[in-house]
Parts: sequence; structure tokens; C-alpha cells
Amino acid sequence: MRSLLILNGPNLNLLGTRQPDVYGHTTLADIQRLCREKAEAVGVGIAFEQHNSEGALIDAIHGAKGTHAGIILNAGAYTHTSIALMDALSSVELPAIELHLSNIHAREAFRHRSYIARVAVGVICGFGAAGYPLAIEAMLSHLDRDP
Ligand code: CA2
Repeated sequence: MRSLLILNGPNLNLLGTRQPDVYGHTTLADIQRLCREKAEAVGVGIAFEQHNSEGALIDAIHGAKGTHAGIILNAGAYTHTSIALMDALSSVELPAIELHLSNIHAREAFRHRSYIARVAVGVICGFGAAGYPLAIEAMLSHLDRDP
């Protein structure tokens, strides 16, 4: 069975515990459950990870090569700063979808820049937790596209 890596970056482990006005009440464990349900429904495997450090995220991206067919990445604030994550994604040559809970373009100017978008096949943002199952569907549609 094909498998996808769903990778979450810094502070996303705090979801549902603080700033519910911005990020809602859903916890990362709730999101993981949503992803499992969606993955079962569409017949794809998933690995769901969260790391606070840039190095651990890079290691997870490197490890995806040969194991996963694509990467769904909510890189958190590293989205806006990390050339290293961008380079890691380029190096593994796997399709990646950039994902955010919030609409980063409706927020502060420093969140409008994304290094991840340059190497992603697409971006989903602003749909809260519902963006995760949408990203699974989008990735499968990308993988199954006509060449
Ligand atoms: O909207 C998103 O998904 C973000 O990736 C979330 C990041 C933010 O830096 C990006 O610009 C957009 C922040 C994640 C922090 O999540 C928290 C959750 C609860 C309390 C504090 C932070």
C-alpha cells in the first residue's frame, strides 16, 4: 500500500491548548485521528509525526525517500525562514504539499513568505484541521494524475 508522510513542525504539539482564537480547539491528536480516518477511507498508509527542531524535520524528510510516496508538511514558523527545509525537500525528489491551519496570507506580512511553496506541488491553507484530509486527497490526485 502507498504511504504518505504527514509532518508537523514547531509548536504544533500545543494545538488546542493555547491561542484557540487563531488555531481552534482541535488538538494534534484529533488531527492525527482525522488523518487516519481519511487514509483508511481512501486506502493509503500514513506516518504522522511532529518535531519541534529543524534538524529532526530534515531527518524525517530524508527518511521519507524510499518509504513514502509524498510528503504533507505543516512546517509551522519554519515555513517562513528555513532554506534548509526547502533544500531537504528538493533533495528527496518526492512531491510535497505545504499545509497550514490558518490563512497565512491574511496574517502578518512575515507569514506571507514561504520557502516551502517554491518546492511544493501545491499549498493548502486557511481551512483549519479540515485541511489535513484535503491534503491527503490532493496528494493522491497528484500521484494519480495523467502525466
Ligand atoms: O497556520 C499554520 O498551520 C501555521 O503553520 C502555524 C504556525 C505559524 O507559525 C505559521 O505561520 C502558520 C504556528 C504553530 C503554532 O501553534 C500554536 C498552537 C497553539 C498555541 C501556540 C502555537
